[in-house]
Amino acid sequence: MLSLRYLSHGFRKLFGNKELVHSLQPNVRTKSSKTFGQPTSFTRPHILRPGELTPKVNADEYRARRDNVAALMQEGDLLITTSAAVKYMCGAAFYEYHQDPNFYYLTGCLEPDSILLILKEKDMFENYKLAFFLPPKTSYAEKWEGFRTGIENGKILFHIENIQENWEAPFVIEEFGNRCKRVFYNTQRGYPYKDPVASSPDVVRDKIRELQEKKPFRSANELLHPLRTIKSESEIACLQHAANISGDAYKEVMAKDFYEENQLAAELEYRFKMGGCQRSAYVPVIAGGRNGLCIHYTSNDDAFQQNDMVLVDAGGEYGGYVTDISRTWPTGRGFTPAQRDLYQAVLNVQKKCIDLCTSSSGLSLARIHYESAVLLKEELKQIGIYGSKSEIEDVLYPHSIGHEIGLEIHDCFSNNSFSPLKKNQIVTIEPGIYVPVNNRWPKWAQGIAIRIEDSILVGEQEPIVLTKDAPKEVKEIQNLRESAAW
Ligand SMILES: [Mn+2]
Repeated sequence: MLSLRYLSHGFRKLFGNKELVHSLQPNVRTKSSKTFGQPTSFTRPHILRPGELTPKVNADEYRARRDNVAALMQEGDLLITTSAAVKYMCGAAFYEYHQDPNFYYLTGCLEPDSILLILKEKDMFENYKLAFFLPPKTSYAEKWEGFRTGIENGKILFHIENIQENWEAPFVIEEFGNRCKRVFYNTQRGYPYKDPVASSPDVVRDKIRELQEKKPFRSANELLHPLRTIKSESEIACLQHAANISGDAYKEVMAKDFYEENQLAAELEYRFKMGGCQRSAYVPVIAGGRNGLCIHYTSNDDAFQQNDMVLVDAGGEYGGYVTDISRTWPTGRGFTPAQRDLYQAVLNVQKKCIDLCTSSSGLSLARIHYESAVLLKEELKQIGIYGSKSEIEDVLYPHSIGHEIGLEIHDCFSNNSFSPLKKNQIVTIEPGIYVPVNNRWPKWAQGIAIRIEDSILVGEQEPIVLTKDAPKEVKEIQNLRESAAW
């Protein structure tokens, strides 16, 4: 169906009359002429509703998160979190910016070069002292680089009173640093652990290095992962939304034929974004045939062969929250008997493991992984593949059953995988099988790679499959493939 958006675009081309176009659109809200360094409900009302600082999350929720992290801190603790660094492809060409998850979780701020400090001082009337720093809002920056939120707009947007320009941050870090006993610092994962400060914004890097010489440093993850692991209602809504959009995209691409892995990758990304996701949550795996034997195959540049299967591991990101889905389906008009038998075996294991994702089961992800290997061994025996426990875990199914998801694809990775699952955690369940081309294994199974992965909301008694819209039953996939079209 032709949407109103395209209709109005057509009118604009025809008449060039903005007022006419607006009068034709029933939902147009008046936009503020103020500028901000990120989408706001004032300037981008098609993205955010009044009160929302980021999609589905209000400024008040961000304030509550800061209160909660301060409550976990001891007297004399200083928490330093900073924006992610802008990363460069080459020369002046930068990669699409992505905010640091811990900083985003506490602020909802999407600008680089921003800093949040929280100092816990017992002898103060307030529970904690907070200082927030944003890049200066200058006409030069706004002309050349993009809009900036700045101090005055920042107070309205973030509901934070103490905001200063970021060049003042070194002085406040010095002052808070002298008063603190230990520092919790937000090292960005992906930077060499040897140099945890390397990823700090230029404006504060030297000062943080100085402080590192004087005070004990610990990871901010120690404070933030225990909070981030339990998702709020609005976070669950974001994760569900990302899952719905991504699940629909899978349904669409399963009903289509592709010549090349890259084309399938492009169509998925297109559907994630057109559905409302900001981006792909990670570089997807689009692995035709034996390419799937490589667990994290991401070159995605091969051509599909007749009667192979394609293993796809891809998901979209919405409001910072990601979804993680893997599906495997035939590139031809349906499963061969060998493909179907192996697929059904993995699917049976996956469904049984999903059923274990409840807080009442008292099971941990590590324990569910153990169960998955036992279940897979049994399923494979039924179809004539006999492997020892170590062959299953080291050769056929060498990765773990899953991980948490949230603001990161491997969310809260510092959590202990042996602790029992808790209500409102979100985990993936993703058993797989990767049969080497090796005569140790039956000829009919060699070279087949399958992974089936859903994003699961842990309930007390019942798990909720967020990614249920992505087809996974044999019959469903068979039907989509039989009716597939170019
Ligand atoms: Mn995964």
